[in-house]
Amino acid sequence: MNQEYSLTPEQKRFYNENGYLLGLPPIYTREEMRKLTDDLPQLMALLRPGETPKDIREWHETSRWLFDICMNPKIHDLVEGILGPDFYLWASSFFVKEPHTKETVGWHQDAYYWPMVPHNSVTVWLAFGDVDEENGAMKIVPGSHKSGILQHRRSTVTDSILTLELERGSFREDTAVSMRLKAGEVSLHDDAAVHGSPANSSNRRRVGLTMRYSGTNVKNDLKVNPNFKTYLCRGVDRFQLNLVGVEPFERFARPAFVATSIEEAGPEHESILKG
Ligand SMILES: O=C(O)CCC(=O)C(=O)O
Repeated sequence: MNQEYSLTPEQKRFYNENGYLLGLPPIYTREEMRKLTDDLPQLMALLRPGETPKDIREWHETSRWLFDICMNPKIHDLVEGILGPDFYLWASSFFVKEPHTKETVGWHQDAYYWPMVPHNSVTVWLAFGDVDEENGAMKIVPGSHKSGILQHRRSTVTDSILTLELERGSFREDTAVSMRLKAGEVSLHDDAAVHGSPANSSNRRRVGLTMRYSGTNVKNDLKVNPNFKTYLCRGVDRFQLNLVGVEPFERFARPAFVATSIEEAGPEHESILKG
């Protein structure tokens, strides 16, 4: 355990109270982040015609480059401060917003979409470049993770890349905090925290990588998310509730299957996910 990345009691208290954490020491230096950003086109090159960066889901299962980012011990030190000693990685995806694009991420709670019990998951959002209000930084409503899971609705008039979102008025949007980050920094958020992000109105690209970690006591419903695989990051998996993934060896490779986005489909599409 690197003491610099070991959460203090005050940081843990803040996370428990607010459902997110900012102000953490950078995971990568600017120079390291520049190199990772230079590598990114090699991953993007594996997208098929008609696909977008949004379709890069769970490619840590086949790309060593991505796997190594998700398995960074500095990140695991932070996550251990939230989840305790036994946890696994199960998801990774890119959220890319090109300059002057209108796509948003509608207000939502991750746990609403995920067929996983109990709720004991944390997302690490890694900034590939500087992120602020102008280029569409993620916003989180402090304390919203304590209100339980709220009803999401299919949105009709929206630029959101998600198909289901929370109705305005069902949460305190006015108190939302922007996850402003410098390149190489991360934010952490709880799976029940209400969050979303506005459009990128700047001339700077916004690239974020989300990595999702859960305590080994969390079980995925394979009938809903059949591609679910775990990679133990720390400790021991005493529960053995889920399938275990195989470590990738190729630097850049994509899975043969196209992972179904639970975020896009949502629980009401269970039958589709079940095929
Ligand atoms: O990157 C964004 O704007 C949204 C990310 C998000 O919804 C998530 O990390 O769960």
